[in-house]
Order: sequence, then C-alpha cells, then structure tokens
Amino acid sequence: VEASIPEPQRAAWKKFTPKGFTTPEEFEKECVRHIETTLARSLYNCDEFATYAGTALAFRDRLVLDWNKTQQNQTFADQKRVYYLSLEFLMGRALDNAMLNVGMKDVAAKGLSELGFRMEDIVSQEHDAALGNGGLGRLAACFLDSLASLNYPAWGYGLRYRYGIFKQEIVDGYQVEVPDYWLDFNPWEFARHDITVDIQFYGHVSKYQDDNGTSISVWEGGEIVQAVAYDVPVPGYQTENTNNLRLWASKAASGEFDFQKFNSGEYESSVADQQRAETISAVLYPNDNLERGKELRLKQQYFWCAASLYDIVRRFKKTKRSWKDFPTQVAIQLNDTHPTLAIPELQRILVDQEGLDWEEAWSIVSKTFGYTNHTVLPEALEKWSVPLFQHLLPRHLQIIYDINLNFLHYVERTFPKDRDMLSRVSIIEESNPKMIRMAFLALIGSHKVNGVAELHSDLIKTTIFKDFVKVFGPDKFTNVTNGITPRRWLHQANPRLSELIASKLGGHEFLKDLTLLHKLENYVDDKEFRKEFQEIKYANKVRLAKHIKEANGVSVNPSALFDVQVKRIHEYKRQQLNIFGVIHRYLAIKAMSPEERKKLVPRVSIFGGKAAPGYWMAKTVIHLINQVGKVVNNDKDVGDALKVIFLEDYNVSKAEIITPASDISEHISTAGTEASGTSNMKFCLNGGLIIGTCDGANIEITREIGENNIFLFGNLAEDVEDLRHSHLYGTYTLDSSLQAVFDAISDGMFGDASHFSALVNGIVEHGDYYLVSDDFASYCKTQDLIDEAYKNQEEWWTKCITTVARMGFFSSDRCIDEYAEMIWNVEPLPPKQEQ
Ligand code: 475
Repeated sequence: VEASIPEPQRAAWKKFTPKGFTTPEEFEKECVRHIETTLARSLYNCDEFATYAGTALAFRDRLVLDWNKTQQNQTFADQKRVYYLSLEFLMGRALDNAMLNVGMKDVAAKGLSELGFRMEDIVSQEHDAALGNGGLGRLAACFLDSLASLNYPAWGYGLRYRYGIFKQEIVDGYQVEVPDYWLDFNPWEFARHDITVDIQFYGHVSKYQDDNGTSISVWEGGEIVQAVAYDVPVPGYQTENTNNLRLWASKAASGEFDFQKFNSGEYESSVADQQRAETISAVLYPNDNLERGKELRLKQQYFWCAASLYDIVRRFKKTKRSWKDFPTQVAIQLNDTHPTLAIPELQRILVDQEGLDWEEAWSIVSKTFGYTNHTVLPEALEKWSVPLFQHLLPRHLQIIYDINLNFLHYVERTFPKDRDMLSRVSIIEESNPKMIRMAFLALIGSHKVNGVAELHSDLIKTTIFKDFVKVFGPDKFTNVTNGITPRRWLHQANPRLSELIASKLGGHEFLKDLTLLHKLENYVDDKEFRKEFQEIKYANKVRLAKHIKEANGVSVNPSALFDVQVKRIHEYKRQQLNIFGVIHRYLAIKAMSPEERKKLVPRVSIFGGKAAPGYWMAKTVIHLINQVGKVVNNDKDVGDALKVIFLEDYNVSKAEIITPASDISEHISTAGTEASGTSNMKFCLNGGLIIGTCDGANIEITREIGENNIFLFGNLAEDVEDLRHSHLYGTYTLDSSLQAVFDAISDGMFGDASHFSALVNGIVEHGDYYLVSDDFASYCKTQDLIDEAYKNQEEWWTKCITTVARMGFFSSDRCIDEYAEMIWNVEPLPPKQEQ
C-alpha cells in the first residue's frame, strides 16, 4: 500500500502528529481550545452544553487517532472481517463510554472541576443516539462494544436516521409522540462525502446475449438515490482498537437539485425529488416486534443493504483475491431478517456484474451469511408482497424465484413422498397477493441460523423452521445466548459497585473477563462488604427517587421495595399482568386496618416504556398505569405502602439510572414469547433480583444463579397451546381476585371504565391469548413471597450478592467469542505496538 506522504517528508509529518492529552491540564487546554475556536464561544458564554461539546471534541480527537491506526492495521493485516448488518443501533450516549474505555474519566473530571463544572452535569447534556426500538437494537450496540473491546476486526453497518425513536411525553396519562431530531450537534460522526454509492430502484429487467452467447440480465431504468457514508468510531475498553460503525444517509443523486427542472421553472418538483430521496433515511420505524409491510421500509432495507454490500465488495476487490476467497475474508451477520436483501443483492453482483455462473456465486453467497432470529411472534415475521417487490426490485424478484426454484428442486429430490412439504418451505407463500417469506430466504441463504437463548433456539427448530431442520439437518441451527456489555451496564451505570468489586478482586480485570465475578462469593458473608453493597443499592435508589420527584412530582421512600418493569409496552411482555397485580395489592391495602398496613413492606411500582404509535392496546396499558398511579398516589389510606410511577420517555440513558436502583424487576412474558430478554441480565448484574416466567434467558439465569435466588412463576411454554385451546373451547372460570380487579376497573375506580374495556374484554371474552388469567394467581402468590423474603434482610442481601457473583456468563464478550468461533470463523487482531 502506497503512503500519500513520501518517505523524506514523513519525519515532519510524524513530528506534528497529535499525541492526545494525559493530564488534567492538557485536557483543559484541549477542551478550552475547542470551546473558543471550534465552537466560537468564550469565558462569558460557556454553559454546560458548550462544556459538554468541548469535552466531547477533546475526546473525539483522541478516539480518531486510535481509530485511524486501527483501520490501517486492519487493512494491512488482510484477515477475515466481520460485518454486522443491523437496521437498529441503540447506542445511547457516547461521551461517558469513551472516557471510561480510554481510561481518562478521572483526568477529565479533575479538569472539568478546575473549570468549574461537575462531570455528572456535563455528561447529561448529551442527546441519546436512539437509532433503535428495544432489545434488538440495544443488543447490536452491546455487540459493537464487545467486538471493539476484544479486538475483532469488525464493522457495523446501519442507517443514519435523521429521527430516531420518538420521544415519549405523557399528557393527561396518555402517550404523546414527539419527533427525536438528534443531529443538531453530533460530534461522534464523520461525514464521508467522498464515499458514496448510487442505489437503483424500480425500472425493468432486459435480457441480452453476451459475446459467448450466454444470456445476461440487465436491470435498467428506474431512479437512482445516492448513499453517503457517515462513520462513527467505536472505542474498545482498555485497548487502542477502535472499530467503525458506518451509517448511510440518502441524498438525491444529481446533487442538491435537478438543475434542468430548476431552470425550466419546475422549482417545486425538483425540490420534491430531492425530498423524496432524503425521505429514505429520514425516520426509524417505531415498531418493536411488528412488521407492517410498508414500501418505504422495503426501500430503507434495500438502500442500506446495497450500499453496505457495494462497500464490502469494493474493499474485498482491493485485495485482488479470487472470488472463491470471499467467504474466507468476509463474514456477514444478519441481525434478524431486516437485512435479508443482502443475500439476493450479493448473488446479483456476482452473477450480473462480475460474470460468475449461478452455482459458483450461490456457493459463495451461502457461505458468507449468518442469520440471527430474534422472535417467533407471527406478526413480527417479515413478508413482502410480490407485486410491491416486483415494482421496486424487479431483478431481485427474479433472483429470489431462481433461488427458490433450485431449493425446491432439491427438497423434491430429497423428500419425493412429501408433496405438502414444497408449499410449506417455499420462499413464496401462495396467498393473494403472493408473499415473500424473508425468514425462509435468510435461512436458505445462510450457513448458520441462531436463536438468542436456549429455549428460543429450541423453539425455532420445532415451530417456524421445523421443516428446514429436516431439509438441512440440525447442525445448521445453533444457539448463542445473548449477553450485555459490563462496561456500560456495570462500570458506567453503577460506578460505585464496580469500584467495590474491583477493591475485592484486585482491579477491574472482571470488566474484560466477567467470569471472574465468581470470586465475589467469598465475600457473601463478609460484614463490611455486605454493608457497602447495601449502601450502594440505597444510594442508587435515592438517586432514582430524586429523578422521580423531579419528573413525576411524587415523593417515594428509598427504603421501600423498588419493583421495576421497564421495556417496550407489548401484550406479550404483559405489563397488564403487572398493573392488575398492583390493583390487587391496592384493593388488599384498602381492606386492611391501619395497624395491618403498618406491617406491610412498602413498595414502589415503577413502569417505563414506549408503545408503538399505532398499537392501541399498548397505549391503553400506559393510560391505565397512569390512572392507577393518580388514584393510589393520592390516597391517604395508602401512604408509603404503595406508590405507582410511570417514568416518561424510557431510553438508554434513563436505563442507566433505573437499572442499578431496582430491588425486583419484572420479566413476565407469556412462556415461549420472549426470545431472550437482556434487561433481566442488566438488573441481576446490578444486584437486583427478578420475578419472571420460565421464558427466554430467565431459564439460563436461573441455572447460573440458582433457583433460590430468583422468583419464578407461571405456566410453562409447553403448556401454552393447550391453555389457549381451553380458553376458546373449554369451560373456564376467571380467578376470583382477578375478577375483583376487573370489577374495580368497571366500577370506575380509575376513571371512565370504557377506556379500559378492550383490555379487560381481551381476557374475559376474546380468548386471553397471552394467558394473563392463567398466570395471575401464581403471580400474586409470588409477589407475596417477595414481600416475605424482603423482610428477611440478611437472606435478601445474600441472594443479591450471590446473583451478582454468578452473572459472569451473561457478558456480551462471551457471546461475541461464541459467534466468532461457531459462526464467523474470525480471529482477534491485537493493535500493533508502536515502534
Ligand atoms: C426480543 N424487534 C428479545 C432481543 O435478541 C431479545 C422486530 C421486527 C421489527 C422491528 N423490531 C423487531 C425485535 O424483534 C426485537 O427487538 N426482538 C428482541 O430481541 C435481542 O432479547 O427477547 O424480543
């Protein structure tokens, strides 16, 4: 590789290469320089935001140096790289993470205090990067942190949405959505205006003969939209390795305006063309676990897949290797089916543009991709209507038909007796209109398919992909249980606990090897340790109580048991079960004498989470929670015994405050519906216990921490089908205490009962699909057990500490190592030592 600076001049260059800061004074110098010059502010108008900006820019300079070196190192090393394709990256804030990963937070804190600012205030000025909905998007962000920290040569590819997930406001108890424009000041991205890709849409396919007489397909006409790269540095923890997240923005292809139209007076239509192009990357679809088949969503998917693949192929071609080496140099992981179009797109590049024959190309394609499934909910499985697809991507439709034809021929030969099999496994569903089943395409085009927790990985093999296990054999399917990054979710969110652990374990090694936490079991009975552990939990609760007071105007007692359920609002996650349980508790308190009430364990029920804007049932649940809060929190009979809080606008940075402050968190999905869950891991790692169903990763958490340290309840996944059947066709009587809850609601105890009738009727009249009534008694009983357990404080803290000590398995580092070994076949690439 040629360097652009000739040898004789390199000494001069190197002499002036920035070195970055190491002392508080050097940091201050950089920070002030940025505030005065980059931002053109001064001593007289430097507020907390400007100081955040100066701090971020100082750290950015530092990251860029590491980032450049890493990218150079990766290019020279010429080894296999991983590309993680995800339509969502729920990154949260970057500054705190950057300071901790670089190991300079203390230096900056000292510098900031000398300038008259508090670190906490500065860090909280940053706008969350909220380019995701929930679990799937946050998992992608944890993976990027682990990939960088473990020195894997890896890139993330996503979309640069101008608007991330909406901001949630609660007005009169209802959710109101406000746009999240987050790009006013974003120091963490670098626009690469020189890195662009033209992306084609619509048009038609023509067939020609080439010189050898073989027919070639050419996709012609239609329109072109330009993809522009924006790069975000992803720093690893205690390593110089800094990976790249490349996000694509859409732009009109012919510059800003179509000048011909502009000059001929069609001003409005030329502006409209431009806006239409920019619409592609304008906004994140706000649905979690739901696909609605909208054309713009399909456009987003193709735009991003095509730009990313062009980039990956361009990088591969620079190595001058032969095409058969492609899968030894490139691993592409599909985060759910959203990037499945990358499969027919790579086939198209290889066949139509590079002239490979079909079989050769397909063998390369199907060795390159891995596919991760994140849900079995039928409404979340992507299907695209054939007419829509035909219109937007005519050549890809042909390619998908050919992939399907070859596949079905193979199935026919292998299972000649099973005629129904063909229609069951076909990529095309013979409905009206015909639909393309993206999960089947992703599976057929990948060499490995994985679920995200053991139960889930078993379930996909017996339900949605059952026939494919027969066709491909069981080895194509595997499990990689999810994990979380301990850097953000312990060290950053709970610095005091991280310090306490470090003081016992002799340093922060556990942040790189979380299994070391097991040594904490030696301190379970250590009086001093227990005291500090409790004090930390209490301080975290005081901090959350302060936030609740500011945000909701409600005073909560930090000594009460904090019971938390924060996640997207969804019927399958069953926030309705939780709030019905709260009403049940409220009714019980009302029936007690003042003496009895005094003996209760005071409780604060804390909810948070967004409902998809079009999901009425979820919005009704939010409304009910707020109405119950209004009644309970103002009831003099109740006092501290019960408070009900709905925290507005739950996001990553709020999660960093909430997670360390919980005593009990709720992971109570109908068994078999939550693929894994990852917040369950975050709460346990921070010394909170959980109440949960035998679902997703709860099962493996139980296996690791022990049955005595978790509160499990409810029916098992294997019984769900029969129970649903009994609701529809059997004789079924409602649990009497749930009936009492419904009576209270219909009596208007929480306002106009008609607001909540759909919620109640879904259970009493329409089959109770999520089995709330079946699990209600067991849920309430388990909540009572929790009260009892909390009264025995000694045992309670033993459970909490033991839980933390046994969470080592759930690091996303373990998870990434498993992907690297079982699916990607890539090795880490340690940073080059400076010579
Ligand atoms: C699971 N999102 C969690 C988490 O593996 C799991 C689907 C379609 C359209 C838009 N968003 C989605 C999801 O399916 C999703 O977030 N799934 C979640 O993935 C990480 O821990 O159980 O629900």
